[in-house]
Order: sequence, then structure tokens, then C-alpha cells
Amino acid sequence: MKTTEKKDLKNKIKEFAHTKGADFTGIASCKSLDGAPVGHKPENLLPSVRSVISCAKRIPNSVVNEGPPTSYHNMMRILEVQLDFVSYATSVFIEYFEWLAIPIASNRSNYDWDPETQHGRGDISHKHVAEAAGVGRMGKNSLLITPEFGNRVQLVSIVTNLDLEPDPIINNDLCPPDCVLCIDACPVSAIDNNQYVNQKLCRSFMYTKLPKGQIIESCRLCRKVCPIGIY
Ligand code: B12
Ligand code: SF4
Ligand code: SF4
Repeated sequence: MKTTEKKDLKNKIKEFAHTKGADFTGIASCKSLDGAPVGHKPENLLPSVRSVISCAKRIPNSVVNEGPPTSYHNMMRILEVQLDFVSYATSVFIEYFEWLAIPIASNRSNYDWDPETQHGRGDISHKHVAEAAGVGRMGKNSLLITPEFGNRVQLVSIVTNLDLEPDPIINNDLCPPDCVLCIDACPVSAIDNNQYVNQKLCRSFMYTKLPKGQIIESCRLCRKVCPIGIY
């Protein structure tokens, strides 16, 4: 494919994803994700992969900061479905040009689960993809932070054998050096100083059981206290 054709297709794909509801899109080369754990590399999902597309949708600040747990949980479920739709529709769009494209589940755990440590991994880590695609940078809370809306975005990825021009990454750290608000805010001290989250500790606090038995994802203190993107 010629460079001009490549650029044109990249713009078309990004525009399409935006019309389907993506607020941000970025392209990462599969090489930039080489550091992913075995089984979670782009080529484990599509052997002929060349690029990984990241899409993000913002969450209203008021839901994260002020909303009841039920609204927050509902927002997480809505965005999960919408992002899965964005990645599905964009993959079909890419297939019209006769390239392969696989949408990776926004938030379903895959077979990688250790019941002892309660450590799980997604098929691919969307936040690592988003960072490599220039959508944002991972903060000390280990979440993907965008300069525009901070960590208040949800993510999805698409792997494709289409060789798209990667977007530039954000070079500077978005966390102020002395900020530890997210680390201090976690009631179960699940976040260490190396962007690492102890899943068992987080899972012990993150969920709330409602009187009728429904379990909702309620804790988001490490998101809420982060000042980036708040206006
Ligand atoms: C498992 C999981 C969790 C776990 C672990 C979270 C974590 N920090 O990774 C737990 C249960 C703790 C969790 C909690 C939450 N989660 Co969660 N979670 C996921 C899920 C399903 C998989 C994440 C994953 O695989 N991480 C990889 C980690 C677990 O593997 P690891 O061995 O620990 O990783 C180390 C290395 O292996 C290496 N690594 C791993 N992959 C890669 C890839 C590359 C290229 C490189 C170089 C290195 C590398 O880096 C790690 C650090 O050393 C994703 C969806 C997805 N598919 O991405 C959502 C996701 C990360 N969660 C999300 C959210 C919002 C939350 C919560 C706020 C829940 C809530 N109440 O709403 C909390 C926040 C807690 C926190 N501060 O992280 C969002 C984050 C959005 C954002 N802006 O970043 C995601 C992306 C879901 C989505 N579709 O948007 N979650
Ligand atoms: S979601 Fe809650 S429990 Fe989990 S790391 Fe963040 S603050 Fe801690
Ligand atoms: S609260 Fe501070 S340290 Fe934590 S992610 Fe936000 S800016 Fe970074």
C-alpha cells in the first residue's frame, strides 16, 4: 500500500470510529507492545497483526465524583457495551477494505485467572495499548490518563493486519512528581509506588452487594481524587 493510501485509510478508520461514538482514537504499532506478557501480545490474538487501534469514551465527571454507586456501575456497563459496539463496527468497516480486524472485549476477563491471588488479565491490556497509541499516559494509579479528561475514560482495542502509521506517544509524565493522592486514597492500600495494583486487595473492597443481592462495582476513589482533567 502506498503511503498516501495508508494515510487516507487511517483517517477514514478514525473518522468512522468517531461517528460510531469513540471520543478518542489512536494507532499503535504491534512492535511497541512487545513488552506485554506472553499470551497477551497482539500476535497471540492475530498472528499477522501489524497495528493495534485504541478507542476511548469519556465518563461524565459528575458520575465519578458525585454520583451514587448505582449510577457509576450503570455507566461502566453502558460504556462497556458502547465500546464493544465501536470496536465491532470499526472492525467490520476495516474488513470492507479486505483487511483482518478483531475487536478485543472491552471488559471481559479471559482465561487468565489465578483463584489464589485473584489476579486476572484481559486478552490485551487496553491501557497499555492506549498509551502506545498516544491516547494518554498511565498514571500512578495505573489507570490511563488523557490530558483532556484525566483517567475518566473507558477503553477498548482492535488488532488488525493493516499496517497503519502509528500516532505519536505522549512523552511527558502527566502525574506531578510529588502527587500521591490516588495511592493515599485507596482504603485497602492496593496501589503501590510502582503503578502496580494488588488485585486481591482491590477486589476485596471494590464491590458492593445491594440488599437484593446484585453486586455492583462501586469504589472508584483512586479515579475520583485525581485532579487531572477536572474543570
Ligand atoms: C484485571 C482488571 C482489573 C484488575 C487489575 C487492574 C490493573 N491495574 O490492571 C482490578 C480488579 C484491580 C481492576 C480494578 C479496576 N479497574 Co479494571 N480492568 C481489568 C482488565 C479486565 C484487565 C487489565 C489487565 O489485563 N491488566 C494487566 C495487568 C493486570 O497484568 P499485570 O501482570 O498486573 O501487569 C504488569 C505487567 O504484566 C505489565 N503488562 C501487562 N500488560 C502489558 C502490556 C505491555 C505492552 C507492557 C509493556 C506491559 C504490560 O504491566 C503490569 C505492571 O507491571 C481491564 C480491561 C482490559 N482488557 O484491559 C480493566 C480496566 C483496566 N479497568 C478499568 C477500571 C476503570 C477499573 C476500576 C476503576 C474499577 C471500577 N470501580 O470502575 C478499578 C481501578 C483500579 C486501578 N487503580 O487499577 C479500566 C481502566 C480505564 C482507564 N482509564 O485506565 C479498564 C481498562 C476497563 C476498560 N475497558 O476501560 N481492574
Ligand atoms: S478501585 Fe478502590 S479499592 Fe480498587 S484500587 Fe481504586 S481505590 Fe483501591
Ligand atoms: S492522583 Fe496524582 S499521582 Fe495519582 S494518577 Fe492522579 S495525578 Fe497521578
